[in-house]
Amino acid sequence: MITTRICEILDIRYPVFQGGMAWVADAALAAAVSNAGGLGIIAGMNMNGEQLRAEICKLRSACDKPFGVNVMLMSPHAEEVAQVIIDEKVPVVTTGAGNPLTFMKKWTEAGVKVIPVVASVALAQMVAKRGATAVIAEGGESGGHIGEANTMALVPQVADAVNIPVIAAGGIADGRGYAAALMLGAEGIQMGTRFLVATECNIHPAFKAKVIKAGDTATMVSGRRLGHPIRSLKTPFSRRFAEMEKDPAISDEQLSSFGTGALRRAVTEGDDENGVFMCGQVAGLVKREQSCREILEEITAQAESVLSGADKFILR
Ligand code: TUI
Repeated sequence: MITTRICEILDIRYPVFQGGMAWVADAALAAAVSNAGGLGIIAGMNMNGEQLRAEICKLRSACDKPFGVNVMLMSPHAEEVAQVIIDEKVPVVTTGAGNPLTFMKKWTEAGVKVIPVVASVALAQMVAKRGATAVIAEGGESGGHIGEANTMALVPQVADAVNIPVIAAGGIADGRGYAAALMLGAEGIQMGTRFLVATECNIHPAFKAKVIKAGDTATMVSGRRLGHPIRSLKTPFSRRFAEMEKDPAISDEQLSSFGTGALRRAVTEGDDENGVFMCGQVAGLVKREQSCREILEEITAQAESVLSGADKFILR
């Protein structure tokens, strides 16, 4: 059994979060993870306030365990979604793709535990000072929108800089990554890509098949020109996007409108000519569809096994 401060603070069995993946992380996936003892997280990104309220209601009808909602701070609905989180007394909020300070006071005063995704030491320190319960230090191995630093470098630096628990994210899909994250000073992990292929994850079967087939070099980063680099599977669409990005004859507006709706098309239609399949570098480690419970049990057993065996490296 692996347990850390975050298990006690959030009242969860495993210190394992499921990433709040836009268009992917719905009530069914979050309920399955929370029911299995992790922290399930609903993505607030692709919803307005009313849609989020309905999703929270659906989760509560399937699960009475703690759960979270992710607020993607670049979303046009961020303000509305932030208020629904308070009205619905959501236990935990995670934030991504920006600085959550504008919302932190009202969330913490309402008793919501705030756990921002940070891509730098500076933001980790800032949110810790403003009452964050923990931080998720997410490295550039992750799928979707990424920062500059990678997990191996970022996690120990954030762990040294704050006293609140650090959750490691980016590049973790099995018990070895889980154990390594704990050794870097993290007190929990967040996984996205591994949960993409969970039985309870309702993405298009072609998306799951692509993740399962993917190898170590299957992902690429595009979108730097628009100020939000995105890691996704190499597909005809993502290669075309990257080419357009290099072409000075194409305006930022044209590029941006080419990308609009592409994540939804990947998730709901599995269409690799027109969709962007956001996915982490660990896709090559993800080999089969399993239930969320099996995933949590398997990574825990593997982490315990490698941690117990670590003594073999020490000459006494
Ligand atoms: O947010 C994510 N991953 C995402 S969001 C997303 S939806 C999207 N769609 C189109 C374009 C852009 C996004 C897909 N994947 N992960 C959390 C994350 N947050 N990664 C990096 C950051 C981050 C970066 C900079 C957090 C804070 C930050 O600080 C900025 C500041 O102002 O200090």
